[in-house]
Formats: sequence, structure tokens, C-alpha cells
Amino acid sequence: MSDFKPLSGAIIKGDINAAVAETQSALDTGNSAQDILDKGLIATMNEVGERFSKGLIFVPQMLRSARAMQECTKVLNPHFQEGDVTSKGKVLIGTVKGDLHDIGKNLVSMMMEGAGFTIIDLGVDVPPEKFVEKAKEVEPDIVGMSALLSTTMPAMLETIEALRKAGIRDKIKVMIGGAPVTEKYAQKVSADSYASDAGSAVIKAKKLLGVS
Ligand code: B12
Repeated sequence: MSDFKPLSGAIIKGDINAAVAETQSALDTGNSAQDILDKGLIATMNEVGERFSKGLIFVPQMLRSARAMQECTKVLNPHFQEGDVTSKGKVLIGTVKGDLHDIGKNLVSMMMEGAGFTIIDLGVDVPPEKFVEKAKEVEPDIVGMSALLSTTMPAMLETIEALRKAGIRDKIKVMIGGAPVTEKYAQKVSADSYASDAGSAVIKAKKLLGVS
């Protein structure tokens, strides 16, 4: 078992090539993709966030680390596939209006796709009307929203209200997540479910739809 220090160092430096090589090497030496994700990639992004909070790094460095992490998740992606399965349900997902963070959303999408859900990804900075328009078009089982900023969390409520006004709120399940989001907040905005990470997002989505 490695300690992921070289991988972590490469992400902090924003060295994409080294980070990808370290991810591959961690897989080759027998680490599970889940461990690499949790103890290597996500733990490092938390450290990056702390360094940013302390003023030790700035947005450009945070962005470089984010790019390195995104490339590493592509290496892990095939290891999360559960094999050929019929779709467990359709998930329309996006990062809410005003918010450009997409690593967490992409991880949730990747793990859900791996578990057999069909994903329609609206990207980042998605206004409520876009969620509504696409939801009418594709008729998803679940609408998933991600927010990483305390200032963009209210857009989750706005989106739920927009779904309600459009008359489709009761036909879909709403799942929300992102670092500042909590179970309590999910209850406050009447979301159907909240998950703190991509693994539990899959479990909760299956539970919501009653599939195994
Ligand atoms: C990388 C990063 C950036 C990158 C984003 C790049 C990208 N493509 O995503 C860049 C540089 C662009 C950025 C910009 C900014 N950022 Co920023 N960023 C981060 C950082 C370091 C990591 C976020 C991350 O990717 N984490 C790793 C992923 C895997 O975790 P996650 O997103 O939480 O997702 C998991 C769960 O939350 C959950 N989940 C997530 N989404 C969903 C959705 C559903 C449906 C479900 C069920 C679950 C779920 O599952 C995921 C996987 O396990 C965080 C620090 C932190 N610790 O969060 C700051 C952080 C979020 N940023 C912050 C800030 C302040 C900013 C800026 C305002 C900085 C500035 N002055 O410009 C801008 C805002 C830009 C904008 N309008 O969005 C603050 C937010 C403070 C707050 N509470 O509001 C943080 C917390 C840093 C800090 N400590 O101050 N940032």
C-alpha cells in the first residue's frame, strides 16, 4: 500500500503528467481505484482548499491542481464500471447557476454511469430555466445539482421552485450535493436526497428509484 505522497505532491504542483503517471503506478502496485480516489485525489483537493483559505496559494494554482485531478480521474474511470447493465435510470445533472466547480459533479456522474445510470450532464453555471427545459425534454428520473460555494447554494432552491412552477417537480427526484451542502439544507429546500460523496450518491440514487 502506498501513501500517495508522490501523487499528492504532483497534484499540488499541478503537474498533470506526473499526476497521471502516479495514478497509474498506484493502480499497478495494487491500490484500489476507490482508495486512490479517496485517500489520494480527494484528500489532496481538500489540502489544496486549505492552502487557498490560508492565502498560501491563489486561484491559478488551484485551477492547475483541479486540472491535474480531472486527468487522474480519467485514469480511474474504467475501474468503476460495473459492466454491461440496462439503465437503472436517467439522471440529469449540473452545477448550479453562478458556480464553476465541476470536479465533484463529474465524479458523481462518473460513478453513477459506472453503476448503470444514464447521465445527461448540463455542465456548470446552469440556470434554473435550463434545468427545467432539459428536464421537460429528457424526462429524467433524478435531477442532480451540485454547489461548492455558500453563495450559490440558494440556486438549488430556485431550481426546485422552477421545477415546481413548471409542474414537473413531483415526477422527478431531486438529489443535491457539494462541499457546503448538508442533509439539513437538503431538508430545508425539500430535496429528496443528499449525498456527501460520489459513492453514497450511487447508493442513495438506487434507493430513491428502488433499484439494486
Ligand atoms: C478546485 C477548486 C476551484 C477550481 C474549480 C475547478 C473545477 N473545474 O471544478 C477553481 C480554481 C475554478 C475555483 C474557483 C473558485 N473557488 Co474554489 N475550490 C476548489 C477546491 C480547492 C476543490 C473543490 C473540489 O473539486 N473538491 C474535490 C471534489 C471531489 O469534492 P466536491 O466538489 O465536494 O464533490 C464531492 C461531494 O461534495 C459530492 N457532490 C458534489 N456534487 C454533488 C452533486 C450531487 C447531486 C451529489 C449527490 C453529490 C455531490 O460528491 C463529490 C465526490 O465525492 C475547493 C476546496 C474544497 N475543499 O472543496 C475550493 C472552494 C470550493 N472554492 C472556493 C472559492 C472561494 C472559489 C472562488 C470564489 C475563488 C475566487 N476568489 O475566485 C472561485 C469561484 C468560481 C465560481 N464562480 O465557481 C471556496 C468556497 C468557500 C465557500 N464556502 O463558499 C473553497 C471551499 C476554498 C476555500 N477553502 O476557501 N475553485
